[in-house]
Amino acid sequence: MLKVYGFARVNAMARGNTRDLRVLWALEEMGLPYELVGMDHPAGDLDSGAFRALNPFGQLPVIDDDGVVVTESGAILLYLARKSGRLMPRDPAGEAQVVRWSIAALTSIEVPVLSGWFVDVMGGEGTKPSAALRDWAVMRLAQLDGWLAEREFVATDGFTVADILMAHVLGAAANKGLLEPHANVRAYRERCAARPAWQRTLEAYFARVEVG
Ligand SMILES: N[C@@H](CCC(=O)N[C@@H](CS)C(=O)NCC(=O)O)C(=O)O
Repeated sequence: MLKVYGFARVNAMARGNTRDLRVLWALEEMGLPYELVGMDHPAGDLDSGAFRALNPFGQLPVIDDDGVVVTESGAILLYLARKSGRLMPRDPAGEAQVVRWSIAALTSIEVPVLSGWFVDVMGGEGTKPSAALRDWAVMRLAQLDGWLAEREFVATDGFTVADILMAHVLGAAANKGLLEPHANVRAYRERCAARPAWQRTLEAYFARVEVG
């Protein structure tokens, strides 16, 4: 039976807005059965070792589909859509549009919308927005560093598109000097960047693309 880890208790500000709602809504639309595992946020349920083994970022939602653990609301929805054949066309062109706009929602729209909120809530009076956002990135990179301690690649034993996305995003972090304290992240990024295909890609890019 599909298990959905969702909030059982959360602070008043978050209540009604949490991302487990995305999964619960999708399951409702798909008419799929599931078991809800309620998590008590103020009591520290998300900080337990058992939960962190499911999600190193200590966040909800998470699903466990008979041993297939998926975190990240976008990934969960795409997984469920693919598996059920619902809420996503089956042809590659239609699927591409769904993936495209899922990623747009979670990156192009969600990041700028929520960054301002995060600074207000976490930054505190008088804190420079850039300092609050930097602290946020530092926390996530430290958690990613732990995840990569005994892994060669981020998602599976082999290299996947997720490594391309992650390695490229980490390039931006490296440019800001954020990777210095994180040896596992740096080694991972170097591993990905050392791939001959990436080297060939970069080489062709620099040969082709001019400075404007
Ligand atoms: N990118 C993640 C973000 C997950 C996320 O931010 N979850 C929040 C609730 S909406 C959470 O678990 N917060 C608790 C915490 O960070 O301690 C996703 O889309 O699933």
